[in-house]
Amino acid sequence: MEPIKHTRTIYEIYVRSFFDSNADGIGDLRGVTMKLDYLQDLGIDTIWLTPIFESPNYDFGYDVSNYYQINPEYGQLEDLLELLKEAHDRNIRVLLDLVLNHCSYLHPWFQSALSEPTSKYRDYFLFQDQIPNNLGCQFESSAWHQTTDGQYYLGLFSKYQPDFNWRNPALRKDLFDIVRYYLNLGVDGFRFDVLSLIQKPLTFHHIETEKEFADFKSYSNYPGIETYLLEISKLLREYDAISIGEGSGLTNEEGLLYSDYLTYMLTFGLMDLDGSETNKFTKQPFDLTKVKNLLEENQKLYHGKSSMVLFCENHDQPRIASRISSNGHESKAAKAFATILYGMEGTRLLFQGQEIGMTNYPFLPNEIRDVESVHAYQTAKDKHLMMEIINQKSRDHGRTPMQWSKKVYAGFSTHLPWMGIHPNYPTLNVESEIEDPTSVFNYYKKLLQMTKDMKGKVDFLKVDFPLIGYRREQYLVIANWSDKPTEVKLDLHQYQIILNSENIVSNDLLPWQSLILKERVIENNG
Ligand code: TEU
Ligand code: CA
Repeated sequence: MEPIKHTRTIYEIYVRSFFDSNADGIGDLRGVTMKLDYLQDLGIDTIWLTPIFESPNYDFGYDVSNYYQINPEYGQLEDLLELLKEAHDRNIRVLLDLVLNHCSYLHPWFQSALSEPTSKYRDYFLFQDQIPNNLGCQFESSAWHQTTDGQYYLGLFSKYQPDFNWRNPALRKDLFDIVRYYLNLGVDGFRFDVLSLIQKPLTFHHIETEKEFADFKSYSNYPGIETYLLEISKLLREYDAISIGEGSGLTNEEGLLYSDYLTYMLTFGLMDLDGSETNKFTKQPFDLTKVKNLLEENQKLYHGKSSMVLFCENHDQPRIASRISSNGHESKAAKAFATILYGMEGTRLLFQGQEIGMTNYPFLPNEIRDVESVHAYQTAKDKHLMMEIINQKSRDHGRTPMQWSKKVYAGFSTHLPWMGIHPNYPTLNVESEIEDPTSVFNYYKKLLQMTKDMKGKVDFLKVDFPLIGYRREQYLVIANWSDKPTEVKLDLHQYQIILNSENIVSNDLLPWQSLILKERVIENNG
């Protein structure tokens, strides 16, 4: 689908950790509304709120027990309506995160399916008499979970998140009613959680794998999914709504096919370069030469297509600054990475805190909150090694509270927050960065502005790593992705400087220096 209403820069908000308006240590909807001016100033035009619906919080909202009720920790319907109004007044669009692949085990549909074998809701889920195959689940081991009457149901993520049976038209109608309800309230669209996983096979055969359990992504993009995608897209079109599909397990080529149905599709190649998606709790480097190649491939593949999203962080990922650098160069590295990423062709997506260069948190075992990491730690043989890996890869790194100021609790709340605040907050925070002209925040702000209207194909320069760069029409974007000065063999004097992460320019680029240059217009005096 074509990008609607000219979305250019989307900002993901992990509501629970963004801003706490009522001093209970938990971020909330009013907290988001209170920070809209900040977001407008940053230069974004769309926000995506992580799930705000009633939930027992096993997976912090990605397990919904009532889609028509706002989680009271985040506020009430009036707070959502107020947020919509205030956002729209500032020309900011609001996307809600809908989890339609599964619900919480506490959802009344699942409770009815469990307690009454004849319930019509039994067929809303995937029950089997025996464990049919070796499918694994994300947070535990087998994806098949036993009920008290001896049957098994499918839960790709955990036993507390039973998967829906999308083949059942009554279920689809109920889910589409939810979509319609929020569109009628004035929401501008949705991010659909694990949309690529909604279709399941009719019979669950053994899956070939070398591991004990097959990856849950084995069912990504399963045949027949197109029917449902088409139904979703028809509904969205009625409202001109924006949609972001989460393409778990999709290759970039597959992701491209989804653009027939959705505005944007997220694929995870970049995240998986250090095994974040498929080999999570293993130690692997984030190899920037591979990143360079992947970005180049993606740009070729998606040239002229509108569904490409440029992103490097979300609420499931560690912080990019820590991912690429660890020796005090984090802020510089954050700027250099962003320069290359956001100057390319595609719609930009940022995750809260990325714009101030937030970094990974040095967790102790009792500070981890995310079920995925908790399970990994509990089942690890070598706990010490596992903590090292968690400190590199845990989803919790993206979920520590936003650092607003050097006040107590980083200005996020006046009450002890639900999860630890990064100890670097006294210097790394929004308030200090706004005042510092050399901050990551001020660089991001300029970067988003300068690259906003760049057009045309991205032509990568034939330069050796650690240099990376490209031309785009009259622009030249170049960065040194390393801790060492690196010589660039280009005549930089031909260009006018549009953006520079340092205050000098020479052919020896400083560590992590990044530049956006523009060809000089030759004056014609004749
Ligand atoms: O994540 C889906 C997904 O593909 C995850 O496996 C992701 O790769 C993993 O979290 C990385 O460790 C979505 C949500 O973004 C996530 O927060 C939810 O837990 C999950 O769906 C289940 O709803
Ligand atoms: Ca609160």
